[in-house]
Amino acid sequence: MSFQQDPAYASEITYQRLIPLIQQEVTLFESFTEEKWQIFKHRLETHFDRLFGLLMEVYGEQFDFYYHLEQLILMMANYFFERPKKLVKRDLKRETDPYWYQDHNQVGAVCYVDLFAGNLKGLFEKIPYLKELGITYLHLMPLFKCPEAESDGGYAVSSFREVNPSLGSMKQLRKLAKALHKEGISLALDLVFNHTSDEHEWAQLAREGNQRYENFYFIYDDREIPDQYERTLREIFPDEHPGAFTFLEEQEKWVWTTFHSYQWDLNYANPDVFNAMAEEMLFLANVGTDVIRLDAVPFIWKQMGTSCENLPKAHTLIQAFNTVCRIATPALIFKSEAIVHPDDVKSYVDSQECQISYNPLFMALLWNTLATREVNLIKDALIHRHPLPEGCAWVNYVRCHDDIGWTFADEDANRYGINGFDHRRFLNEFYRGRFPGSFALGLTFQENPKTGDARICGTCASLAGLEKALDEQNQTEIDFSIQRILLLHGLILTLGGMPLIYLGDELGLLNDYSYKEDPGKVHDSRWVHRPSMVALQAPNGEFADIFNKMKRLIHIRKNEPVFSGTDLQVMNINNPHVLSFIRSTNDQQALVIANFSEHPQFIIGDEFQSITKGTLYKNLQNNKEIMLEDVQLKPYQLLLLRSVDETDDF
Ligand code: OTU
Repeated sequence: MSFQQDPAYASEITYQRLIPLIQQEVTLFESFTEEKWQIFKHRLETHFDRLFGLLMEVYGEQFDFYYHLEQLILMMANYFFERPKKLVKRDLKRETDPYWYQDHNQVGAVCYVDLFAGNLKGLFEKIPYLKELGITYLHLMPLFKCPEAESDGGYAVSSFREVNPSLGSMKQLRKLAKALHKEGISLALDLVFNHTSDEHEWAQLAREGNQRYENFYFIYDDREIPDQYERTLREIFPDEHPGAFTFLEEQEKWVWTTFHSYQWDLNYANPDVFNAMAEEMLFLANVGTDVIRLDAVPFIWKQMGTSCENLPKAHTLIQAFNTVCRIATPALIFKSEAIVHPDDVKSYVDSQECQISYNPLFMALLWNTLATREVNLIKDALIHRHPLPEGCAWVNYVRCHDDIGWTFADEDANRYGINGFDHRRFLNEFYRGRFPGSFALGLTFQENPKTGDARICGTCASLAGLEKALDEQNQTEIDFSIQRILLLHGLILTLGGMPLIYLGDELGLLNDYSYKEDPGKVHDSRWVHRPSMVALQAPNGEFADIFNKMKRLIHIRKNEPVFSGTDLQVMNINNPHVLSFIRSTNDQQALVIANFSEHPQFIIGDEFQSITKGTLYKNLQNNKEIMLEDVQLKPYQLLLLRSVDETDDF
């Protein structure tokens, strides 16, 4: 029997051969204890076969497959033994409570360290603010060393092991992780694993002609191969450079750069790259990271003649990275960042791949529904596209640091007589404030005249109408915009999964146009929705109102176990402007009813009959008991009801 014919046999033999070797190595570690070895060995034994199979699928044909596998396991052992005691404890705890991210107690927030708090030191001082808001998960945008002039907001990483000196140090980051953990807040960081900056040591060595590191990237002497690839590639940042390759003047060579010219794509067909990135990941795990946001997942595997997006081997690689964590640092989970067709977005979500994922469809459809006042598409998406494999969860957000892309599926829109291309055009016009009657003030991002494609930028408040309403001093519109902000946030807080708030939106911060004066930012309109909060005074007026109501919504979620888990059932209410769904746990049921229109809506009691059968509900917003009869909804009202039980005290 040969290895090739029987992978299970190959895996078993390899495991048997590797174990004594690893054991011999780890006993030399200063941090060696028999107890630790037993933990590692047990996990390796449990997951080795899977890791072997996945890596075999990608690298099995290469002559140095076994060498790289051995190196990888040794490296994993090394990081496991170096893992701080508290984190090893955290691993054991999370192994027994793996679905913590589905809990109603969880509320996420995301920020840039400098824009939110100045630097890491400032962030320590902001912990009380996060606690006041009820945050339990904090995603810090890339805070690593990066090129000074332009760095794509930190997504061009020059070293995964160094914090950008203007923000602080690795030592501070470790301390911060500890401080956050102590306060019940998990830490999420990015692993920008599709590319490095052109200033990363690997890229610099490649530039100097070092063969090993040239093989880390896709570097070609002439246009022959780039031309062949480009025939089937989509342009991602067409404003910045056409196609996917950048010419290196000095070397007279072409390098693959899906995003900006200074972001070089890594070549995962090379097992050396997989091992190197796995090591950076474990390094970040040992800093105290709980969630790795895997940036730009669709792009990590390339194959000539395809779009080089969402290819099967991209999944295999992510699963292999995930298995590395299950063995060495099991507290760590993955969040997928794929802003693509909904089928593809979902394909990354699996307990063995990315346990959680951004929900770009729901995000885009929230804004779509505000613009059209029609719940058809969002309802359809919740019915057909919302369910995830067991143990997984959506990260539901209103907007993030990036643009809003209209990633609904054309085939879904078609079923409602909506033409995807035209509708996206309408949405772009609406959100840049050009469509008659639009309340929004936004900017476009990466408009592509060749395809007519564009995406939208703007803070939640500006897109929801607050900026325009304040400019025009229109009180009715000010009130409406506040209700829109709360409606969207109320929905992400009750939908199930992890809600994620872009810090600043809880205060209704408006667009910040000052980026236009900064030469490093002027070309990237996403900066308009990344306002600085550092010099912010305590909120007053409308802003205080938004803040207080937002806190109240968060409080409701955190108080109500019924918002745990991911169970969701869409109500079939006969009103085109009203979205309603039921969330349930074993013993409770919540009913969420949302009016997406500026006009009052009326729903006759019969509509609820099949579900509610005379159940008594508690209105979670005013703690009053209500019987579901005819319901009158105010403009943009979000009604949160929960079935009454014996613990309720009226
Ligand atoms: C991500 O976004 C980041 O969120 C961006 O801030 C970065 O610029 C980029 O990667 C490069 O690191 O195109 O408009 O399907 O859509 O990865 C944002 C995934 C993006 C891509 C997404 C990318």
